[in-house]
Amino acid sequence: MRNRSEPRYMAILVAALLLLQMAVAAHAAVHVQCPGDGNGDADLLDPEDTPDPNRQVRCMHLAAGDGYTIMADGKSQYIFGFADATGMAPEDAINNMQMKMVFPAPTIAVDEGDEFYLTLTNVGMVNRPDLFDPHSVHWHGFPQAASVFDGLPESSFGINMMSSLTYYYNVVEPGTFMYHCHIEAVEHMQMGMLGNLYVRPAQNRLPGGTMLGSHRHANPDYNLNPSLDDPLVGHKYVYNDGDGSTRYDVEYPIMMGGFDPAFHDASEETQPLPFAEMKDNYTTLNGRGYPDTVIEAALVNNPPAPYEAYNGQPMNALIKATRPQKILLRLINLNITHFWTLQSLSLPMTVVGIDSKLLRSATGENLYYKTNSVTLGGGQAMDIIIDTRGVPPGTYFLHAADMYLLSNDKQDFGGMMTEIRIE
Ligand SMILES: [Cu+2]
Repeated sequence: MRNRSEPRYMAILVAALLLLQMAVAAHAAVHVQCPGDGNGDADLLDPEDTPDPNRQVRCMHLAAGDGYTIMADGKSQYIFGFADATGMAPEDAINNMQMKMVFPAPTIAVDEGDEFYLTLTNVGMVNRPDLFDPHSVHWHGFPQAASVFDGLPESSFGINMMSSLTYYYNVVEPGTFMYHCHIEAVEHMQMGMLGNLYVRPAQNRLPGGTMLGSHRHANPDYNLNPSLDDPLVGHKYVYNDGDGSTRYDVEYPIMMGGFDPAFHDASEETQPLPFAEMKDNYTTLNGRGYPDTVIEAALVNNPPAPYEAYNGQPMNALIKATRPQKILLRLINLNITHFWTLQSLSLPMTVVGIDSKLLRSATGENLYYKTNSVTLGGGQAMDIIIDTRGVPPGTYFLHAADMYLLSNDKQDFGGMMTEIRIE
C-alpha cells in the first residue's frame, strides 16, 4: 500500500488545492438572489421586476466592512459594520460600499409570513487590509430552521471578502429580535456589527372588523383591497395577542450599547486588542450618546484622510408621540460588556414582551407589568408600551440608571440618554 504522504501525492494535492482556490476566486462576485427581481438590485419595485403575487417575498442587500462614527464629544471612532446596499446594481456594490459602514446596522423590519432573502456582501476592510475576516449575519433569538443560514461559524460559514451569499429566512415568528455578525463575535460586535431587527405579527393583517376579544380590529386598506394591504396601515400589535392588548401607534427600535475607545483605537492602529480590559466608556442608544441621540438628522463622520466623510449614523433615538398615542419601544441590548438598566422616571412603562415572546402565562393570562426601570443583559430584548393618555405634554427622559454612564467618555452629561417628547 502506498504511503499517501509521499512527496508526489503532496504535490498533486497542493496543485489540486491551488486550482480549486483559483476556481473559487474566479467565481467570487456579488450575486443577489431575490425571486422576481429583474435586475439584481434586491428591490422589487422596478418596472422589470415580476414579483409573485402569491408569495410574500422581501429582499435586502447588506454590505459588511469598515467605516467611521463620530462620538458625542467629537471623537472619530473606527468601526466594523454593515450598510444598506439595496437598490444598487450588484457589480457596483463593492466599490460603492467600501468604507461606508454605519452604526447601528440598518434596521431590518419584516412581517410574519415573509420569505426574506438577505444578501450579504463582504466588501473588505479598507483600513485594515491585513485582515481578511469573513462576516456573517446572525438573527439572535430567531428560530432559524436552517443552521447554514444562522451565521454561526461553528455550524455555518462566513462570507469572504469580495463575495456574497444570500441568507433565506422563513419568517415564522413575530417579535423583537436583533442581529449581528457572528464571526470573531466579541471583536466584531464591539467594533459595531449590530442591528435592530423585528417581525410584525400576522394579526396586523386581519380584515378590519375582526373581533379580538372585545377589541375591534381596524384595517382600512385591507378592506379596500386585500392585495394592497400595508401592515403599517390600521391597527398594529406587537404580538398575535388575540385580545388587542399589545396595540400601539408609533414604534421605536432602541439599541442599548457602548463602545470602548481604547479597543477601537487599537483596532484602527493594528495593536494587540485589549479584550479583557474592554470598558465601554461611550454609552449609547442607537449608536449615539446624548445629546446626539435627539438630533434627528444623520451624523456626518470625520474619518482621517484619505477617506471621505459620509453619514455614519443615520439613526437617532428620539421618541415622539402625540397624545393619546401608545408608544412601542422595541428595546434590545446587544452589548458584550454590560447589563444596562434604563429608567423612565415620570412615565410608567408596560412590559408586554421579553426576549421575543409575549409575556403570558401557560394558562393564557397576561403577565404584563408596569415599571419605571428595566434591566437587560447582552442578547436580551423587551417590548415596552408607554401609554400617553392623560400624560401632560412635555419632554421626558429615558436614561441609564447608573449615573456614571451618563457621560461621553471624559465628557460629563451625555451618554445613554434620550428624550421622549409628547405633544
Ligand atoms: Cu464580522
